[in-house]
Amino acid sequence: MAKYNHDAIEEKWQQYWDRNPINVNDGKKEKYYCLDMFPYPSGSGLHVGHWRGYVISDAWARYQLIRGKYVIHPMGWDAFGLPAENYAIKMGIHPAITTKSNVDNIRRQMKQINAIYDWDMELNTTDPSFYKWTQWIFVQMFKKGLAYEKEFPINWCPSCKTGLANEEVVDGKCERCGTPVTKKNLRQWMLRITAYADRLLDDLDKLDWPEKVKKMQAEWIGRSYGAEVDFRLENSEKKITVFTTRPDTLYGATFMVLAPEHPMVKEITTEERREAVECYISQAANKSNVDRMAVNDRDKTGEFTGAYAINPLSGERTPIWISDYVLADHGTGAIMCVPAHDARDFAFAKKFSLPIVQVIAKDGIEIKNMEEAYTEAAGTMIHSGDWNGMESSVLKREAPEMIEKKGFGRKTVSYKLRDWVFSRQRYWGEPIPIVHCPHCGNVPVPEEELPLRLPEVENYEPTGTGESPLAAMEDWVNCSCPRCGGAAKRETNTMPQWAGSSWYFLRYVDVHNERELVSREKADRLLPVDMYVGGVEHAVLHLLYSRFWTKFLYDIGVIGFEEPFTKLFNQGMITGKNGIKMSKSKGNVVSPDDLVRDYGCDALRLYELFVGPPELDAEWDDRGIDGVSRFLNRFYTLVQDSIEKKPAATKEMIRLRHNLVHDIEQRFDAFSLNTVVSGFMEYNNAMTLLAKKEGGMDLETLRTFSVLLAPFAPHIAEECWHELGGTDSVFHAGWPKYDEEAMKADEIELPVQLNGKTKAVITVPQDCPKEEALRIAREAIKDRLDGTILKEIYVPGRIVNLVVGA
Ligand code: ANZ
Ligand code: ZN
Repeated sequence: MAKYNHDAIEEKWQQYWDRNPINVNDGKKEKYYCLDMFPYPSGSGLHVGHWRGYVISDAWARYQLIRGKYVIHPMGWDAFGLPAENYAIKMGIHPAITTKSNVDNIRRQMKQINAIYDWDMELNTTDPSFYKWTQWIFVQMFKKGLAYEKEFPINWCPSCKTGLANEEVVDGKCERCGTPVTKKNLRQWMLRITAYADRLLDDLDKLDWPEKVKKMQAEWIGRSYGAEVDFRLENSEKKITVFTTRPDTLYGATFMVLAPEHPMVKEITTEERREAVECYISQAANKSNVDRMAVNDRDKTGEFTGAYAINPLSGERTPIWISDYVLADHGTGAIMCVPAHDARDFAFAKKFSLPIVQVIAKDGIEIKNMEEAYTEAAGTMIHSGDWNGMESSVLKREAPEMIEKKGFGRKTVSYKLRDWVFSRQRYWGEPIPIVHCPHCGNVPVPEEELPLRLPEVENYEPTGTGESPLAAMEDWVNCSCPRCGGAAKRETNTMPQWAGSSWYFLRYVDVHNERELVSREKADRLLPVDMYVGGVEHAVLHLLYSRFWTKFLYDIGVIGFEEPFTKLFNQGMITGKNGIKMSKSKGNVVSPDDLVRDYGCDALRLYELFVGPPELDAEWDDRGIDGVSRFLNRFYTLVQDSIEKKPAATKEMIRLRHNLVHDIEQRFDAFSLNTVVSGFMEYNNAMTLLAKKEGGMDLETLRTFSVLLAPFAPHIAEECWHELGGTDSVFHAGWPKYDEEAMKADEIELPVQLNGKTKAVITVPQDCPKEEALRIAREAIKDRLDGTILKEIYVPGRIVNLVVGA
């Protein structure tokens, strides 16, 4: 009898599928778009952790295929960005060359997964035919006023010599290289994502996404309702406006703090305080926002300006300080400080011995010596003039309006979300298609001249002055103005790596279209993405940016939907031993190449899913693959064996078949892919036992098993399907149906008890009527009965209990 030879089988069916494509769009089938987050083509290639996500999405895609859908399952390359450029700087090799060889290597590795990727749809963000449209979208945003220039202090990585978005700064350090981030005043291109804040927040409700991810997005957008309150300066008509989310605490505002960068600071600072204040301002410039905002920092710093403002409600004099815990670009850059009810204000007041006035009494109790701020809006107002006795939570809601009526402020909505810093002072990115003309100002490159190609340079090194290496290319920089024809200069900043990934999913379905980003007809028919699979590290930025661009393209009529990803699945990470992240530097990277060679693609696919619940991290252990490999061998052998013996299907076999379909389908639909694999193993064991009893397993059940197995281990499934008599591909077999009735065992065993002790076991039909069950039970124990039956209890399907007395 033939033994399972994965090499021969996998080779054979790959060739078959090449000749007979299984996923064809006949225009009649319903579409299903299953997308992987596309990879950055790094030089180190794929490891078994990358495989996991791709196998998860491929199993899901193939499931939809068997269910009769046309599946869109593309792959591409997110290939602009710093690593290729840093490599170019080190080795002097053009990033386009390293990118190409990396892509070739990863594509080769990816083909070993044998996913049903449609390689005709392959795309690469560094291709001029692709980034033409990235630039086109930018131009449309510029025309709508959503892309604009602004000079302001940005996060600056002194080592990468480039500006960073807030989101690229982690714990005050550059996300890529770990260098502490500083501030630098630079002219930047910005995208007005804040104009979409409400829609980005409100539409989260429509999405079938993990709650955790939706919550992270909501927090990032951070909408809060509050008030702006005007504080008049003492002895002046001028006002300083503060932003607060807690206007209910206004009577407790005992001092004010301005951001060191606040424009009024210089003006209000008194002569005696000037030197100290100016010194402080220059120090603050070097700290990151994250450090500045830290709540628990006991060493709060600050300086008194010497000036006072008047609390508009209490009329009290409130000293005005500056401190770096107030950020210049949030709210109004000035706050009223309520030390009794805000932790940072409390720390500041303690440090500088400023007064603390409690205005909210929890359970009506006033605290003698406060040891920490009471930050909840729950309790009764005290020391608050005509607000005394009100409930703080009610007042919090109503105060903005009351303040507006009294004429010293207005209600506000504010967001944590900032506009998106969209320029980078680097080489390896999409050139921003703008011309600076001394007469016309900023003029977009005409659409018919796109793509604006990234020119070759001699030197990739960032200049360090805040200009991109493109600035040194005079031929390229000097141009004529598209509007007036006069001498003008090109923008030399490039786009961030996020640009291409913010819309690539729209392009796959019409990747060769030279006239449009995507034809409206194809967009309507094939988009949006039904299932998006990728790592949780993209839970905020990539997904938020993609949603923003999708909404914009909807607004200008390019597409007819507002949300790009209907369903989202975040797979967990595969780690090395002890949960350590796989990385080249730690030497714990497991490459799939050897495993595929030794065990075959099917075994590795199954093992990737078997290692644990797909949403959780899992530790890799090579040895585990033996178990799944043994299962494949046994299944294959069972099939060979049964084909020889061709036993008739028994009731038990049919029952097993329906239970099998039911269990696998339920687990699959719940995305519990690891238990699908263990289900295969359990049912295979059960089949093997039955086969021993009956001299083989019936072929219909084995065919069904092959179909269910196909999304996971496509080659062996196709092989067995054909050996069992299938003619067309197993992927055209249709997903098997189960019958609830057929799942039930038709005879069941019932224990019979006498006074609560089991004395016999009887076999009765599944839905045995009461009288019949009792009759059989009495019959079974008649020899052991010493007394009269007083009571008969029958719990259908469970038990018969006879109560006997003398
Ligand atoms: C008075 C107050 C009393 C506050 C209280 C809080 C608690 P979010 O939701 O983050 O916007 N704040 C306002 N502008 C700030 C800035 N530029 N830098 C640092 N902090 C700033 O938080 C709004 C609250 O953060 C505001 O409400 C303000 O402090 C502070 F018991 O005002 B609050
Ligand atoms: Zn001009």
